[in-house]
Amino acid sequence: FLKEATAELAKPDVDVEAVRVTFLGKKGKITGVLKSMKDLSIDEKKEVGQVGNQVRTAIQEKIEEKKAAQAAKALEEKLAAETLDVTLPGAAPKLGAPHVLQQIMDEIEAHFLGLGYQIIDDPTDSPEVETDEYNFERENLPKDHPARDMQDTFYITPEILLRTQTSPVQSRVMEKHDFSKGPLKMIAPGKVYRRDTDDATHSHQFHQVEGLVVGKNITMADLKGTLLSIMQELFGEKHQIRLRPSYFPFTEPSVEVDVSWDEVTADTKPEDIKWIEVLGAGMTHPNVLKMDGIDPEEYTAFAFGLGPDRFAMLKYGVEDIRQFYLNDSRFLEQFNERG
Ligand code: FA5
Repeated sequence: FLKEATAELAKPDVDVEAVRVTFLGKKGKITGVLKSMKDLSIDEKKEVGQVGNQVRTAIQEKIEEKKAAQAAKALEEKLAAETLDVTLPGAAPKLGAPHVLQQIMDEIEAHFLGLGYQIIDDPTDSPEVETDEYNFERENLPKDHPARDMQDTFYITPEILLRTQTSPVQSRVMEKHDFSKGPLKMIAPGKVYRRDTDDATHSHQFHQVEGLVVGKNITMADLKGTLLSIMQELFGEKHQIRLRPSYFPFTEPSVEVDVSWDEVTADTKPEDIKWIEVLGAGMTHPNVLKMDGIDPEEYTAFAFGLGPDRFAMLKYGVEDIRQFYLNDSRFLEQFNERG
């Protein structure tokens, strides 16, 4: 039996438990021999009992050995399967990235920070839910002013609305500014809302970056130089701008600003330049300064309102503004510098 069991246990994939049952189980071969002893003489019992027990112990040992060997082998196989090759290139996790409109706003902010402007984006100075007073009246747009129709408004109550422009931030900052500490130079980036019907170039919610400089002897030339610098930052060094007369109630004179679509060199003929309208601007109306407690005889100011959504359309050739708001990752990933 010992030989038989040893031979069984030597098989590589042997079921150790089955071997145990065959030889040592209740109905097993050794158990059978030991059970049958009752019919033997005392001497025979002694001998068979001794041998039987020795064989049983020997088989038990073999079984334990085999079990241990099998367990060790299984562990080894498991470890081999789980080996980690630290030299393999990793799978890069998918990272989020700033939205293309945020990227443009960040570029604009970085540029104006470099020119010494403060950035006003705290909701107390730049709230999206505004009062009629700041959004319109303080911008020289009294209640019955026809120019209110230029911006169709989402009213919450007759006095409270979703701001239609970032211009109200001007008044919120001007009325607090301490001019004994120097001129005011600020930009205010943020969201604005209008009851425009959404189409390829209009969204009911879009972005603006307001700019305002108030100081002594601020002139239209300062405005033009400032706007040229931001346009060249966004579109390239060789692009030119052009100011066209326009109308805003809060600036006088008011201008609309065009940027050249192509680079302009010394050889470019003026009639060949293709101009694209990008923003509104002007010299701040004396009424606006007065309402904010500033003497227009002592201080002058310029202001501008940029539309980053339209900039992004021009810069990247996006034909439909609604693309920016659909959150289709295939569209947005094109602007992700990390690819
Ligand atoms: C204004 O909102 C003035 N507050 C700008 C200003 C500020 C003028 C300071 C003078 C001094 P306007 O309504 O033109 O102006 O809007 C400014 C820019 O916002 C536009 O040039 C355009 O780029 C963008 N814009 C206007 N309406 C929409 C719209 N529905 N969807 C996307 N962009 C728009």
